[in-house]
Amino acid sequence: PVAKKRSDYQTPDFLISHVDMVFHLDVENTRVITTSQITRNGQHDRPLVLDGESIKLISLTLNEDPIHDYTVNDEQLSIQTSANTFTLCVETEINPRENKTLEGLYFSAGAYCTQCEAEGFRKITYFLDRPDVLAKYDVTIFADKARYPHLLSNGNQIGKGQLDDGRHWVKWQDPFNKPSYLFALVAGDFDLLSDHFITQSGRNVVLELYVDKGALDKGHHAIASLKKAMAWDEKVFGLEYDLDIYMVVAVDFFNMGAMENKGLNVFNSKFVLADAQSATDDDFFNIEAVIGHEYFHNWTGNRVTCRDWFQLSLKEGLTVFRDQQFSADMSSPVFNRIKNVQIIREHQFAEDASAMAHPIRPEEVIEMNNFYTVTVYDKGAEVIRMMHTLLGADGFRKGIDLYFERFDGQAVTCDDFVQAMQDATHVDLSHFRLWYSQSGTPKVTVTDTFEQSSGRYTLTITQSTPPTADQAQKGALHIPFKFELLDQQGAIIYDDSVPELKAKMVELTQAKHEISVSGLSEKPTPSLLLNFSAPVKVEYPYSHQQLSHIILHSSDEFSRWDASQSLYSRCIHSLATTPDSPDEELFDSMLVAVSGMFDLADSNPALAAAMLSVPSFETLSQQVDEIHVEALYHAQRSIRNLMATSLSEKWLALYNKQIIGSYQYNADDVDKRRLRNLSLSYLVQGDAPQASKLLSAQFASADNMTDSLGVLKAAQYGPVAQFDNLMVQFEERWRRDPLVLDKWFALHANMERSDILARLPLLLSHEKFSLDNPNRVRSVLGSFAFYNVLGFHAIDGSGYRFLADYILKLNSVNPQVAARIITPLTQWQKFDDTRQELMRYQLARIADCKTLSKDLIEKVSKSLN
Ligand code: HT7
Ligand code: ZN
Repeated sequence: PVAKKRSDYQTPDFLISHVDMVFHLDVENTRVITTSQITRNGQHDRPLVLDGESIKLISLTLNEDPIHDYTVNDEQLSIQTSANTFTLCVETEINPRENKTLEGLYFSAGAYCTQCEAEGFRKITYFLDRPDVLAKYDVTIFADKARYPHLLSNGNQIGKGQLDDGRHWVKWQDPFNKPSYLFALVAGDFDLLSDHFITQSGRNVVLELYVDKGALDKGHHAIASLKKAMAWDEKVFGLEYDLDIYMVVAVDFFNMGAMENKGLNVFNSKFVLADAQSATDDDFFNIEAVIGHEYFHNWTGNRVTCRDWFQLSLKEGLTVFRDQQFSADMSSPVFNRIKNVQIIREHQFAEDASAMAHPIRPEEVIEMNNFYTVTVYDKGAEVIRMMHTLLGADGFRKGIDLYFERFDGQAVTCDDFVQAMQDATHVDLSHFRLWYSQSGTPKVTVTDTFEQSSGRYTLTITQSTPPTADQAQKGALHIPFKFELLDQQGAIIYDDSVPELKAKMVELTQAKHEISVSGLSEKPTPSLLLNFSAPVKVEYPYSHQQLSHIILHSSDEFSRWDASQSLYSRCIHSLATTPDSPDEELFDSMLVAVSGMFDLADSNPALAAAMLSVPSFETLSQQVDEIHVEALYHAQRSIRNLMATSLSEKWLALYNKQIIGSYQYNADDVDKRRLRNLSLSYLVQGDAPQASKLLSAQFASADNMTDSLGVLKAAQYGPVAQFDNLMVQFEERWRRDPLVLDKWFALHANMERSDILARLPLLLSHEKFSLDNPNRVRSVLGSFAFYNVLGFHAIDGSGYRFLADYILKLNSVNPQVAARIITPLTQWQKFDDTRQELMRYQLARIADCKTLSKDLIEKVSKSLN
């Protein structure tokens, strides 16, 4: 397959103003009749070339005359015509049951569903399947009424009827222009939860949530979240919903989290269904966040969309930023910020270090589905956040207002967005644009000097970005670098004559910057990259005392947490490199700092819980040049162990202090449960005398999934027999609830045990496991490959081989999911030579497959280069 390049963009040769679609649904032979009003775009005589894949062409007419002058292959239909304006009617046939890729129109769990982003519409009909072709759609759906009482599509319902043969039909009209990737159709037998929302201008919007039969009680949180998101977008961005109805359908078979189709969102049921017994606090949080994300796309994505897929971050980076702001406003800002940053440090930095490195606006793509990445989404959101920082909240809002004023109803580029931000605020963002084209993780190195005699303190800040697999040369970026200086009492040093100090920010634009402050009586402690003001790595030679000082005194809660993580990281890396001569002094100062963190538990429980957690293996891996798997893993365990045993009384007191009534999802109770379950895991790990009893008691009395799962997670650190026993009980109770069973699958797949590779096949042969269902695949294979450090990286290569075997199986079933879970195998660059060779060997084995999908070819070939 050949790569498409961003620089090759050409405007479409033809435009489509209106589309009329008629679907005759049948599980094996669905007929689709698509009638499009088409106009030639500009003066040329090129043919009309339509995209189409895995569909059967039945008939083709132009202005009602059969077309003879056409050619068709596996990917395109080319029609030679001299007409400038015409009606094209295409009839196709598809087999939804056979479609396991979950792209285009598919049939699963008794319902029809579509997924068209990015390029799935071409699996339904021949079309100009590109985001800059915007049209109005009328859609009529025919299907058996008994089996499919609900027939849904985008926009408003404008007609319905009944046929004599038991079938019925419904007609939908979407008044907004949209690209084909936002088209949706759903047909099935669902339970329906209805509600409404009155917009700021007083319009009544009907809200409809469609769920599996019997699951209605689990839909209330999603509906409540939707109403919060609608109100929030009006308040913060002045954006109101535009149709009279907003529908959300929850389905069990889905490749990603959810899809923002105009007026008809389709969701993975994991991000809709929740009640206290079956969903954790994290599930409740994620539902609110994903419901928000898809809703916010109505403006950032649907009303203004992407000109081409290279611009994906235009809608995704911006919408992730918006959902992050929403979540922060709904719960704890610092906890949210920490979560955002953990994603960047654990996954985005790893992507930059791998063969898949790319800028937030990629330059070259073979399979678009491979670019729904942490870089495009989460680093993209960080880039938007930096603009927010540079322009201020008011300036940012002015920029957003201008963006919609200029581009509503259009398909535009990232440059158009930045230009609107610049024009609205008169802040020069020309240098800033480099963030869109440059890949990689910038490193900001800070050193300082202090002259006792003059009291002059100088910070020297340099930036550089190491070369990445896709790009050798890097330039200096425009980085908003927030910082503050703390004196020895912990007070912030203010000096109005130093503008950077006043602004608490220096805008780095060159390779090197210097900032000086005079008249200080002692050397201050710099607290750097406050609130993670840019997606960079920072290096400064902190002493342990300075880190403890920041933990106690920084005015920025995020930085207090960050300093705690630096202190743990330092202990872990020190132990990993010199396990035989542990740095007792370092560990003691860490334990003193940790001891102090317990005092925060009452006043700021969210921050306390985050500070008392040590960095993940993935975060630690990004702090070293070479990953020594066993050494790093065991050092992390040992430091946790040290915290567990040295502070066991504090953990027990913290556990006992969290008094919570019957389950409610609210910020206070969430924090308490988090602290309690964290304490429990330390108590088990430290082998506290009460640990086993606490596990059993909490498991027996838990009225909610957070506490039940908290027990199972903690029990992983204790005796295997107790863990196994609890897992058996859990499976017995939950085997009929697939979303809960996924948690059980994931726990098994993550277990640290020497026979893990013998146990995984048992999981895969479990009666509830199916390779056809992405949630099941992610919970077993994804959890194992991404998070079972010792199992996946087993030195005999068995973990890698196991994953490769299943990727080869998934290749023909669902290439999109296969290409996602191969990621850990492609990130071999930082491992030791033996592991590198073993990982590459499996990649080569996959590459040898004669029928490999484009998705896998792109990732495997890049990783083997
Ligand atoms: N815009 C959507 C991206 C997407 C997707 C969703 C579901 C299944 C397959 C998909 N491919 C691309 C999701 C979002 O960012 O909101
Ligand atoms: Zn999105």
